[in-house]
Amino acid sequence: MKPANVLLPILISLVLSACGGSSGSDAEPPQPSETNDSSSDSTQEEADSTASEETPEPSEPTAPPKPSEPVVSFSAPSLLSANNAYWFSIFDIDTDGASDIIAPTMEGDQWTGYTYSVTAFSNLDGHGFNRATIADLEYGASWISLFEVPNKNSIGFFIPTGADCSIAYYQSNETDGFDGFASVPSISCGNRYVLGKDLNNDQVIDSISNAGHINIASNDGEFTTSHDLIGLTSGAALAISDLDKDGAGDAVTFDGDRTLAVFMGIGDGSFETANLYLAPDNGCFTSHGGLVVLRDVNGDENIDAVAADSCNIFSFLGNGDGTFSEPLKAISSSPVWSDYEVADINSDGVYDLILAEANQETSVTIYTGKGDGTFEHAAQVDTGAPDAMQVGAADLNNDGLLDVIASHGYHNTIGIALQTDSDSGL
Ligand SMILES: [Ca+2]
Ligand SMILES: [Ca+2]
Ligand SMILES: [Ca+2]
Ligand SMILES: [Ca+2]
Repeated sequence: MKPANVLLPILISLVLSACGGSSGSDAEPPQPSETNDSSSDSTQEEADSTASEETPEPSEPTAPPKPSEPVVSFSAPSLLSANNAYWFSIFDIDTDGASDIIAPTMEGDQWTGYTYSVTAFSNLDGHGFNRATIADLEYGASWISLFEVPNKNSIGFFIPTGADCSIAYYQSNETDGFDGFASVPSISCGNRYVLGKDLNNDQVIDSISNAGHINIASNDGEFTTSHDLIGLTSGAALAISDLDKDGAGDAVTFDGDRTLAVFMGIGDGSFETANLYLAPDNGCFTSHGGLVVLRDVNGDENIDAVAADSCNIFSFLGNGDGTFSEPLKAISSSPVWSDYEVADINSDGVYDLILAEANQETSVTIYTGKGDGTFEHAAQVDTGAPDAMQVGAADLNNDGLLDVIASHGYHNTIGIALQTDSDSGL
């Protein structure tokens, strides 16, 4: 034991001098005394800590705001005629590899009455669109989202019917049309976002709505109300993604009261009681609901939530386990948005924000993502009309660049702005 005790200080000094030698530059002679090294290190640390103590609020140097230079550019808009088309879905409805635009439309007036239908604008590979009515609806639709029906070579969508608060399920038939396929019960009204997802992994599409009702479907098209979202206050908007990567979709709602509610999916169609996150009250004048989009905006492979109350957009960064950090203000301004999409519009690998504002002449704005959950103003996009209600992004002409689509329901048109390659000046 004693020899070891005697050897220990020598061993330590050998190790220390070896470390000192390896950290020094090769050209310099090794510093003989580790004592000098350590004292200079501690001096440096003291100097650092003294410096930070002397400046009580070492706020990061705020760079002066850069002038906003457009990093993306778009061609003059082309317009699709679509009566009262406020909402649309982008979906390859004819499975030819090109994205099509599908919108609920409304014809007529208050004297003759209204007829409601779903209109498809089939993309002719970037050379215009074919317009066709694909479904007749009993009631107007406030939203539409299409999905593939597993194992049936078919496409479906849900429409809240309005009258008895039930939800109609339409499925495509063999002749490119859609027929009413099933009626989905709903406990209360207020369904707007009705998503079709296979929630219990039996290869049959189930429905989940922002009113909090989950209807599990059997293979023969029978829907039963089997679960509710517990802890939902008022779900103004709903989105689903697998936040904790366990294979079960998780549901997120955000409402005009700035509450992000996170429901972790069990995998059998039911969800855990909500975890709630509150965004700060930044003083919206009015409340017109909320919106939530789930994307990985900071590139850490964890899904984040970009959520908005009436005049603020927040990024809640996800931790990958279903929890979220405190919200950041996603953009510095406080827009009166009507919709937004989060997509990588400038192809730099970072998600960007495409914002639609009502009551604006040129109403679509691109904010490029900075990779930390915040976005900065980059360009206005002319989609051919004011008052954009919904925006979307898809590569419509198959050139690798995302294009912008905006519905202008008050102006009976859907505007398309193709992105141009700003480098080549085309
Ligand atoms: Ca999950
Ligand atoms: Ca993330
Ligand atoms: Ca981007
Ligand atoms: Ca394109």
